[in-house]
Amino acid sequence: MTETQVLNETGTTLAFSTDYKRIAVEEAWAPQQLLDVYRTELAAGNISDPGFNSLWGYYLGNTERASALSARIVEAGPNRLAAMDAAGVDVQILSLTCPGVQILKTDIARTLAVEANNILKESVDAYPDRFYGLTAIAPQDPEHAAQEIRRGHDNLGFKGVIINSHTQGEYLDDKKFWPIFEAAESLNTPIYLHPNTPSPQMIQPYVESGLDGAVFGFAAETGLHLLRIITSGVFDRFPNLKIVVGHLGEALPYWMWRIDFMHATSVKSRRYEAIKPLKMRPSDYLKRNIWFTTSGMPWAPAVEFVRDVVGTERVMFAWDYPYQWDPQEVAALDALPWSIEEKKEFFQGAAEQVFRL
Ligand code: 1DF
Ligand code: MN
Repeated sequence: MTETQVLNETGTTLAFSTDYKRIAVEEAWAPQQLLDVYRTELAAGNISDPGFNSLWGYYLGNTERASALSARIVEAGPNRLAAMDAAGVDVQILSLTCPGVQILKTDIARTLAVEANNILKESVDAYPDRFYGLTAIAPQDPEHAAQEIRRGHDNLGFKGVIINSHTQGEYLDDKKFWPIFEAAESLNTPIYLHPNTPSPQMIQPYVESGLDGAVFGFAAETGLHLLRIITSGVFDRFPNLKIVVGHLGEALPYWMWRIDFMHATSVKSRRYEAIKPLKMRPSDYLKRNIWFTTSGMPWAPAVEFVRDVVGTERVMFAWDYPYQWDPQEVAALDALPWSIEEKKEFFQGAAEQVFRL
């Protein structure tokens, strides 16, 4: 194994293998314009979603973490590259941070999604060997979203689509959103289903206990969203659709045996109008249509479990900069007891394959 030594911000020397590239695939970014709109809308009390008020009320506040975060998230240049260098991250796939434009009124959401994509392209073009981009969309207007997916893929060179879970309490299994799936499938470009705070319909018990954020609420929301996409039959209609999900699958791999069992029970009993027969078991879609990233979960037992149950070829590295980025975490994953080939697949090959880099 060949190594390069890096002295990081904390003065620790870390050693990184140079036998493979480390590509981080869930890396947040936002144009300053979007944060300005968030600030104005929050101050005016225009957005009723409690999750948005909790999340961005905090990150646009005056605490040390909030100021550091909002400074880092709008930057896709030297500072970000320095943080990547110090941690041994070679490449970031940048995506519009949660909840993107999905919280805004449809007309401004469309405009800002297009603007964000144009701005992101400038950063990607400035550092083509360090950054890739995902296309931001306004699912509020599914036809416009489909058109923007095509523009992002064909004209901007982006490698997939970012959707930050629910859009104002609506989920993508609703057929009105399916033009989005149709566009992504026909271009063979993946959708990254990123977390959002729980939808307004389910957030109360989370927010009153302070558990609405990345600690658990994100996973409850996003795991539910992914499961709804599976059980509604999206993948029977779009068998080649690829969805990438963070946080090691938002707990679904751990649940999948019981989900299969209980889904079959529900189909048989005809207990629910919404639960219809599928061509395959829910777990089969997890192993055919879904790719899994380690954002926020650089924890060896969980990583090993997910690799074991869904297959090593669909589990890949993500760093979650600038929310949960720790240089030591990257080094810890680098030190896992896998062969060089396995590490190359995890840090580089799986991402190259699913995002077609
Ligand atoms: C947080 C975490 C925020 C993640 C995020 O976007 C985010 C956080 C607003 O810790 O507040 O993407 N994350 O993916 O874990
Ligand atoms: Mn994230």
